[in-house]
Order: sequence, then C-alpha cells, then structure tokens
Amino acid sequence: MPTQIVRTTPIEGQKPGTSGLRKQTAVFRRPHFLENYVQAIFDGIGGIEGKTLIVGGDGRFYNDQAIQIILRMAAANGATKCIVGQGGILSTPAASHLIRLRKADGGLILSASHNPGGPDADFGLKYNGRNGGPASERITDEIFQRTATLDFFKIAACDDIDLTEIGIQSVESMEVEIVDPVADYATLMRSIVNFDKIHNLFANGFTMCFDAMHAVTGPYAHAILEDMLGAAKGTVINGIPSEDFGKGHPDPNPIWAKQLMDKMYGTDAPDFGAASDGDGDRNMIVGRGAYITPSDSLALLTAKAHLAPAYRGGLAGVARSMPTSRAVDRVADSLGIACYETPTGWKFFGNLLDAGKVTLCGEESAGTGSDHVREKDGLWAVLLWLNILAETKMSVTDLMNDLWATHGRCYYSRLDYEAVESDKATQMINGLQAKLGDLVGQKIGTLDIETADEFSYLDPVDGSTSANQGLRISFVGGARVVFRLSGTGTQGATIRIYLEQLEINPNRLQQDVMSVLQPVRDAALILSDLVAITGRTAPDVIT
Ligand code: G16
Repeated sequence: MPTQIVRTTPIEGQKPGTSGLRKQTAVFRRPHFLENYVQAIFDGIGGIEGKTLIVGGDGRFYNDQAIQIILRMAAANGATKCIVGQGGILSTPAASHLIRLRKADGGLILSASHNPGGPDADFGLKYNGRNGGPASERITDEIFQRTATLDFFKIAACDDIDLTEIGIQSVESMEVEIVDPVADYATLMRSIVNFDKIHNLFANGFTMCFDAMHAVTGPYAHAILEDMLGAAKGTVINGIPSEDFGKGHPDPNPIWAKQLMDKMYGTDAPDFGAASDGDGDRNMIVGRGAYITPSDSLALLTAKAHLAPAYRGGLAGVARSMPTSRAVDRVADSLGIACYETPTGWKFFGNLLDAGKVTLCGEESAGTGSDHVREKDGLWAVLLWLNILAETKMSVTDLMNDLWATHGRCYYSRLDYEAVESDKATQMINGLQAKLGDLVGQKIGTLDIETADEFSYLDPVDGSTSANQGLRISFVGGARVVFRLSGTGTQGATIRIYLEQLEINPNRLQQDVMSVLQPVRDAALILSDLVAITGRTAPDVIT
C-alpha cells in the first residue's frame, strides 16, 4: 500500500484557540482541510516518526471518517503505533489518561467540545502532548506557522481500519490497537474516590440523575455509576452518544441541560444531579432545587477533597482561571495553600500540575480537574462530589450553605454575546483597554472602581508570559467585572462578561443572584458601551 504525497496549498485562518482548532463541520470537510491541519500538527511537533499516538473523539458527525484519515496519515508519516478508542470513542479526560498510562508521545482528540455536532454544526481537533495536556502556546504557534507554509501532506492509500473490534491491526508498518475506551479510565477513578462508600450511599436509597447529553460520557457513566457503583438503572439519561447529540447543545449549563434542571427543580427531585458535555471534560452540579456554579463547586471540592482517598494528605495548592470567581481563593487561604490565577484555557494548568504546585484546578466554564490527568474531567468531579456526599451525609444545599457561612459567598454570573461582528467586538475591547489607566477612583453607577488592568500571566514554572488575557475591573466592596473575547467560537466573535460580588454578611447569603449582580452588570455596560457599539441589547446566554 503506497504512501501518497499530495500537493496542497496552505489554508487561511487555522489559528488554534484555547482547545485546538474548532470550525464548522463543513469547513473541516472541505478538500484537504483536515489533512492540512493534521500534517501541520505532525510537522509542528517535530514529526511523528517512531512515535506512539492516542486517537479518539466524542463520536460527533465526521468522527469516524476523520479518524480514518488521521490513521492513514500517521502511518504515512512514520508513526510506530496508534492506540484508538473502540468505535473511535474516547472522552477527553480518558484520552489524557491513556496518553499518560501508555506513555504515548501525544494524542489527537476529535471534538468541538460543548459546541453542537452534525453536518451543519461544528467539528474540532486538538493535539495533546506527552503529559496528557493540551499543547503549550509554543507548540500551537508552531502548528499555526506550519499551516501557513504547508505545500504537501502524506497519506497512506489503504482500506478503512475496523474500529469496532478490540485488538491489534496494522496500516503499512504502523500498528493500530483498538482499546476499550472506558476500562482504564474506570480503574483510575477507583484509585481516586472511595467506590465502596459511594456504593453504600446508593444502596441506602440515595438518588441521582446524570445527564450525558447524548454525548461521550454516556458509556462511562453507565459503566461507572450504574454498573460499578450500583446507582439505579435509569440514573443516566441521554446516555447513548449520537452524531448530533440528539440535535442538542451538549453544554452542561442550566440552559442547555434543561431536562436535568426540570427534574432537579421539580417534585420528587433526586438527591443529586449532574451533567457533562460533548467530550466529557465539563461538568454541572445540581442539588435538589439548587444549581451550583462551577466556581462554587471548585471551592467546595477544595474544602472537602481530603475526604477522598487520593487527596487524604491534603492539596499542594489550587489554581483557577482568571475570570473564575474568587471563592476558591478564600478556601485556599483558610487551608494555608497557594492559589494560582491563570489565563482562560486548561493548558495553563499543565505546568503547575506537572511541577506539583497544585492538586486541583478549575474554570468558571464548568471545568474542574486534578493532577490525575492533564485535562478537566467531568465525571471525576461528579465522583468526587459523590464521595463527599457519602462521607458527610449532608445534602448539596447544606454543604454549600456551610461553605458560604464559613468563607462568604461569591455571587457570580457570566453573560455571553455570541456571533457579534468581529470588528465591533474588537472596537469595544480596544476602547475599554485604552481607558483602563484612567478608571481607578471613578464612580460608575453605584460602584467605585478600585483597580483596573489587563491580565498578563507570568508562568511561575517556565517563566513564559501570556499577555492580553482579559480586562478586569474591581470595585470597592468585593465586586468585579471581567471582559474577554472567546477563543472557541466558530462564527464572528463572542464577548464574555463575567460578573462577581462577594458577600460576607451571614444574613445576606440567600439573595437572588441577578439582583445582587445588577449594579455590577449596569457598571459593565456603562464601562464598555456594549449596547451602542454592538447593537446588542441582551446577552444570548446567561450562566
Ligand atoms: C471556553 C471557556 C474556557 C475553556 C474553553 C475550552 O473558552 O471559557 O474556560 O477553557 O472554552 O473549553 P472546552 O475544552 O470544554 O471547550 P473561550 O475562549 O470560548 O471563553
């Protein structure tokens, strides 16, 4: 079976964002688009001759066809071996774990995460390195540079590989091993949380609903929650991955996980609710009638992680992305451990985890994780919550009330303005950026500005700097607003505005979130002039 060297031309606009490259599926299916990007990855990481790669994805439309192309290209580029999830399925955290477990050189993960899937929706591909985490900025830049100069790609001319049978096959001289996507991940989870305790919890009548959102965590959740931990059959809903996620939006937030929210806020709600996203790295936690913000979830997990076997000895430190609320900072402070503030995107946690500086980390966008892999991990967060619920015998609501009574409550919300014309979004951010220096001391609405700056991150491990990571403005009294442009949207620009207000008065911990945040929201709109510049009078999504 000969290798073909196919002449091609560079494709514009392939700058990978915080999580690889995401585009409309139709773009990925254009002639040579995927091939060019895959070749750019292979070249950008210094070639793959003699290397072993993990390959798998979230099962969305085009997953299997793309895997066939990747395998043929890996063979033609001289890889020794590819390890592929059966049926082309691997959740992002399971892929991260496999890279580490099998000491692979890296992995290609096919997913557009929480973006919808299907021929008219989105597709994505990212490269994770040897530590199991998203490629560093240096590597993504190398890949990007390569996309601009590429004039050929290599591909083996051969039949499709059978992805359905576990076992070993070959493509030219490259070995392809098809593995069970769940087994190794389940073993890892068993080594972190107390399966016996959680099993007892369910055996004693504890009820739960896990919404897999027709996405990749279905098989993982069925196997771990129902088969191993004894949760009742039917605990997992929407548990069969489908190419278009049941025509849904596999983003675990109160808007898109409506079926779960209705259950949790209805009569006879289960004790505990959770959801995960397209590729299984995000999570949403809900108690009976109580949605928990991801920022609060990170704070709670930090406060109680020692109840799980893997964290019994305490945490080395924690990290949160800059726009994530400062709730976890307060818990870390009380534990006497460091709390790092990083730019948005999981790749910035990698160095801290590798250096042993942090054990847990998280983002406001429903990502929580620990040093067990180098990705955020939706099901892991759910299992750690279950371990804490089993050990404390408290309800989700009581746990949160207890946390707020001890550390104060960070009321929090994010406003997303989607598919804004890019030049208008840039104009808004640039306008605000230009006046940052003059803002300190000004009164905006009812709030007094205390600090205003553009976030720049100095990595404490490798000394690299990441500039332009969002505009942040703090007000006297514990309020804060952050502005940034999304790096993961596929159409126009997405403006994100993050609102936060700290409350430490024990009598004011149970207020309506949006009422508490209204003064910060008003100030954000005045400061940014968003309505006049973009013409948008309301956000598309509020979480
Ligand atoms: C969004 C979130 C980030 C997250 C990123 C990737 O980025 O705001 O916190 O790291 O998605 O997440 P995932 O891999 O689950 O898609 P952005 O740039 O759109 O704000």
